[in-house]
Amino acid sequence: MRFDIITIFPDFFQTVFDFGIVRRARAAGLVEVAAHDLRAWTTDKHRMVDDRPFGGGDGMVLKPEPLFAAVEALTGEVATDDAVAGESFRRRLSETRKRVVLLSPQGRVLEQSLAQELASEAEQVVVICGRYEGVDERVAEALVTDEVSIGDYVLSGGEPAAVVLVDALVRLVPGALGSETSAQNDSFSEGLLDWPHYTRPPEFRGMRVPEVLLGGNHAEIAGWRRRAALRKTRRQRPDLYARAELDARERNEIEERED
Ligand code: 6GU
Repeated sequence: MRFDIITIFPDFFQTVFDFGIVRRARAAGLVEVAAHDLRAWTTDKHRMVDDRPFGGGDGMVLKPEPLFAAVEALTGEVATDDAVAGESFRRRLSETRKRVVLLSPQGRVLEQSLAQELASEAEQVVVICGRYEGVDERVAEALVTDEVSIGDYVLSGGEPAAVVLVDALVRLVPGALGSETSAQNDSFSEGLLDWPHYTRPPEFRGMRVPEVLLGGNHAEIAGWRRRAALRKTRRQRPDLYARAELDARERNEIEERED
């Protein structure tokens, strides 16, 4: 899987992908990540990537020309310049397993299900880092397959979101994690939060590790973990808990306790 990140701050990405799972996946040749300076695709003397908004208002808007040139160069596909903006371009991208993601607060919120879709369907993900002030809308209309936000809060730009997106996708690439099953056990892959974890010592400052985890009864441990995950999800994320598929017995067991 290949990531091409288009940004006005390429230095931001200099070392951020050199750690942990992402570093290992790159070293193993499972993924490639490159950051590209949007300015490289400007043609004017001042290398302008943004301009004032039509209609007035604060802030600058990323211009379409360098973004179109960048995406065309990185995908090897030519975007349409006709009225059916982006239709045949997006079809050709789909046929060649490429996605063009625009990171912006106006996007669809990134969830594990979207990460799974992108990781399983895309061989190349071109990531456009938007600026908070805005990106010319013709980019979203004609160039982008997925407009994505990482949550309902404001970032100054898409760069931190690009790091989040790459990390979330890389760990879903087969072989990127130590054990093949780890990603399936991830928090959210079942729509629930993870269960609590403990390590040595069994007692620390008067706080004891739950007794069941110290014994070797694997069925009992699995049951405890399931219940603990459900209780934690109910308390921290009632929205997820409401969508969880529980049978009546399990629901009773969790909800009869008032914590
Ligand atoms: Cl992708 N970009 C910006 N600028 N702000 C955000 C975001 C993205 N996701 C959440 N907030």
